[in-house]
Amino acid sequence: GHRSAILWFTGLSGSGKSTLANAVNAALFEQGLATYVLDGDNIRHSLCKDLGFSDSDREENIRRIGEVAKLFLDAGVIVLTAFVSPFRADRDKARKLVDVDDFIEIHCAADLSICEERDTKGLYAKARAGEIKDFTGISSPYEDPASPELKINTGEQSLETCVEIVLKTLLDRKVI
Ligand code: GGZ
Repeated sequence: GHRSAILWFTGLSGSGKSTLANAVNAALFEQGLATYVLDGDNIRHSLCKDLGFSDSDREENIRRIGEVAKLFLDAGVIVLTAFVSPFRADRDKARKLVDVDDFIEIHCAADLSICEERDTKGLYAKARAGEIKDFTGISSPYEDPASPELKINTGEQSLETCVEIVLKTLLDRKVI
């Protein structure tokens, strides 16, 4: 059968969350499923544009995203969220908003050294230079998920492989 679910991607900046979420989204869309990606582009620039990157602003960011994801779930959509979401307590609060089966936490577990080496946006260099404060992994913590439904080494596996792993989990959990 088909059912809605929240696919909650979490991981460091540059770990490939958005890339993976968008690739999974495209695969699901091809199967004719109703899907939507929430990411910095459509949330931090609109609903959350009043928020920065202090601990409390991140908490509020994730709280709002959790509530929005729940609305999509209620509407029957498979919603994919791609945010650093560094704090375990904040992710767990989002999880608790919905039924246990409906929340699939996907840890994009690329090593910090790989994310920093890639530094596609130059943000790690700026964070090291002190030009960006409270940067996750450098000057602000990332708390690894204790028991995510899925942990993928997005630093070492190909995008294609990562997509297959996610799709297999969705099949196993009877989402698709
Ligand atoms: C972490 C930051 C920061 C700081 C700007 N710390 O690689 P990106 O650019 O596209 O992903 C990062 C994004 C993180 O926003 P989120 O809404 O996902 O964060 S959270 O879940 O913690 O609320 C990065 C950029 O914004 N960015 N400053 N200080 N990432």
